[in-house]
Amino acid sequence: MGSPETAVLVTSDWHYGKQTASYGPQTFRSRFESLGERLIQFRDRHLGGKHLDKLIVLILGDVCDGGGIYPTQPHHQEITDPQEQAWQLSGVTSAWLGKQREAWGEVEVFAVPGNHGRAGKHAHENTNFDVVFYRYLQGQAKEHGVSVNLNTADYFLQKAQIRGHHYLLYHGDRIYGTSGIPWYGVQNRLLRWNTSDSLGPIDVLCMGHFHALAHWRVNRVQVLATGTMVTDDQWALTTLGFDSANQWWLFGVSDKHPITWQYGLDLA
Ligand SMILES: [Mn+2]
Repeated sequence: MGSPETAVLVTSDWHYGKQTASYGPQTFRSRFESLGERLIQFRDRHLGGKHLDKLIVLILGDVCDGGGIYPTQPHHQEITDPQEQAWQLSGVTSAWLGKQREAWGEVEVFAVPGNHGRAGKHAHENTNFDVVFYRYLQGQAKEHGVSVNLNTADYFLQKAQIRGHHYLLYHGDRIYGTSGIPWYGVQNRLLRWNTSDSLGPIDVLCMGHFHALAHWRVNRVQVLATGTMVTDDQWALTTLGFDSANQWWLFGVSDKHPITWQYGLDLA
């Protein structure tokens, strides 16, 4: 056994409630359950030689598809009531976390909301159905021995410390691309935040929003952009020209390195 490591699963953009030709709430539930089983299989088959002390699950927003986000949204939803999306998800997710805790011994969640859960232009920024889901989940996951960490001072960003390294968790919706390419904007923002007193230092930015899978580094600073559960998703294709990436990052953290290895787990 090598030095101890922590495993981190980077989830985002569940869009629960949304419906496409090949995606809906039932599909989400079966894919999520399958992912949970394959996560444990992956650990046993490929990480068997490592001493993993726990699993950390990051939930980076757009978990609820929301309501009223764009005018024709109800035509693309099976569940149009965002409160119902949040409530159903809390039951599914707390049971899933309970199973993971049985397998890993210790499981912890860090969560930030996305842009799809917003309650409306004039509602308080914290009135976001992702936050409602996280609040429901906090109570239910506690019964399974899993804590859910939220930044209640400013829900939209959160810093997590794992083995002494600094992770900035952020959905990504207020970063704008150049010529439709988001990565320059992400890098520019990250380098500014890294040198700010409020958010620096940062070793790794973990984000979602763009429904794309990416990993790159600028000197010692790294970015992990994680994908979406949605398939046949027109958003990334028509807005950015990308097929949605249906993978979520799983990575390891050691005392020495903020990312020791990373693997894209298939979602569909
Ligand atoms: Mn999204």
